[in-house]
Amino acid sequence: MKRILTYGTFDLLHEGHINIFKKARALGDYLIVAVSTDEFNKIKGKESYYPYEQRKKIVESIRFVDLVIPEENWEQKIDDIKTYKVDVVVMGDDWAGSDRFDYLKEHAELVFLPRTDGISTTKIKEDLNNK
Ligand code: C2G
Repeated sequence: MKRILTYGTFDLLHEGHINIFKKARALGDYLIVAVSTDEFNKIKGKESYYPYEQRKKIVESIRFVDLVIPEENWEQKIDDIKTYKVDVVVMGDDWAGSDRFDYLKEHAELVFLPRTDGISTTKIKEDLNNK
């Protein structure tokens, strides 16, 4: 049982998020998604449209996702890897080389997947505001 873990805010869910779930899940047998809490979003300098409980419910409903856990801080990743017996941590390649992830290679395989072009939560908000 190869267990995959990915992290994110996953607000205003879009194709880019679905692509990463689908590709991450295809790398193993079980996908855990750590969804950023509203409090952690503040630390990340992000404000989501949907509060955590709704983002959790939406991500849990996706067939590629087996478990959703809260992402509450930058420091929990090694514990997450140990607690959930994670083999591979997957992120979009905007995180490749980041010191937020590089140190994890001592604890799990790290895979960075190409981001989906042309879509982001920020773009959705901007496009809607410009209507
Ligand atoms: N993503 C993607 N393609 C896009 C948009 C996002 O592949 N067009 C990926 C990102 O690379 C990330 C995931 O989808 O791996 C979630 O993106 P966000 O919700 O923006 O999450 P982020 O703010 O990057 O949070 O501790 C890590 C952070 O919680 C990651």
